[in-house]
Amino acid sequence: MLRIEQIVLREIRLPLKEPFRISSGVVSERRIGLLELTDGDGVTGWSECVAGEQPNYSPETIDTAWHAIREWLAPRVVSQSIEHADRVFATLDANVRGHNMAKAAVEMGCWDVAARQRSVSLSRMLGGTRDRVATGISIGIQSSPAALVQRAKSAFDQGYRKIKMKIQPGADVEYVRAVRDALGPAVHLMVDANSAYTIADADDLARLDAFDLIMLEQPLGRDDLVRHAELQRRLATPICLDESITDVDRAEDMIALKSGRIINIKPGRVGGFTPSRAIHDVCQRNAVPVWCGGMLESGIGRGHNVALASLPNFSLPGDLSPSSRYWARDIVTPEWTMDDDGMVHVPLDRPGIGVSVNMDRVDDLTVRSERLGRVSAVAV
Ligand code: OSB
Ligand code: MG
Repeated sequence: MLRIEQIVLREIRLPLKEPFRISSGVVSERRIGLLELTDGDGVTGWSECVAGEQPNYSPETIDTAWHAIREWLAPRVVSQSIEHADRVFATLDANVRGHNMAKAAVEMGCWDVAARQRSVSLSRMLGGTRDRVATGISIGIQSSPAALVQRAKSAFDQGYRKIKMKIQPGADVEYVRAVRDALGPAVHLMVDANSAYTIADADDLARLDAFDLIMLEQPLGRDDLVRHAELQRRLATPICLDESITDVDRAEDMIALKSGRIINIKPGRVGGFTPSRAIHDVCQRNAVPVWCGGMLESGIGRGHNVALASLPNFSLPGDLSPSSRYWARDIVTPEWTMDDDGMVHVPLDRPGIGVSVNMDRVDDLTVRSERLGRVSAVAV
């Protein structure tokens, strides 16, 4: 039985080591929503809201998520008895449309509490089967092919098992060609357009087929499964959908319509672990590989992603880079690291997400906070 008595909502500001540019915008400093959830026995779990500052990836932002959590979502969980963490998504989703990142933050925090109540790792709680997960890097749009080659080479030398390059019209074919020529045929390369193209660009996108990419992520609009299917018929490169897959129905639609052959699962985008597992299972039954995407998470969200990526059908390297790729200093101990084989270790011997939150650092970085639930239940 899960009964959360209090949620403390915080916003921290965490500067990225370098700006991250995608086709729809650039971010230099992350505004991250953190949730600290406590049950009646004082067991505390953590989660992170991955919504951005601007609505350029999804309609949600940190500010809409804050509102949704405070007004509509937290009240459905705080001081309510819920049978199991796998029921939280349904509780949050009933008659609340959208706001998946806000739902996910609450839902994933409940899973962390539930795992800690049982003293098991979040990975095992979710049904994970791996003790290490393969790591990829996502490289933002660079100013020139030469600059991208330099980044990609350095990533390859560090051991990343997949190199993803952000593209947009004007920064695509020649950039990818330069990297393929510099790194050779064996390196796993892929590109992500974040919806920067239209079906009218199909011939241009087909030129990417020459570079043996493992996939082309989200070339077209997020609601556009029909045109993705047409594009996939015209490409040899597998299409992977990210923004388009907002729930399990959308995953089934992708498979039925042949709009893509791979899915990037981001638990924040789909409302949490329960929908993530449902999408994972549908894909597994249909022999569609999945991998765990990233949203430039702090060490808290990374812990959730690593646990999810330990499930069996996460057969491709995720966007799960070590802490040092993003931050001068992370907010968790130990920080997330990658071994020489490009693997992140799943902390199976520690409860929940498996890292502890550096409270002094979080307090220093906090710009606003709000306590939801019974003030008297637990001291903070
Ligand atoms: O499309 O996968 C994306 C970051 C912000 C918004 C969208 C995306 C990304 C990434 C980052 O690619 C991956 C990471 O967290 O390392
Ligand atoms: Mg993407």
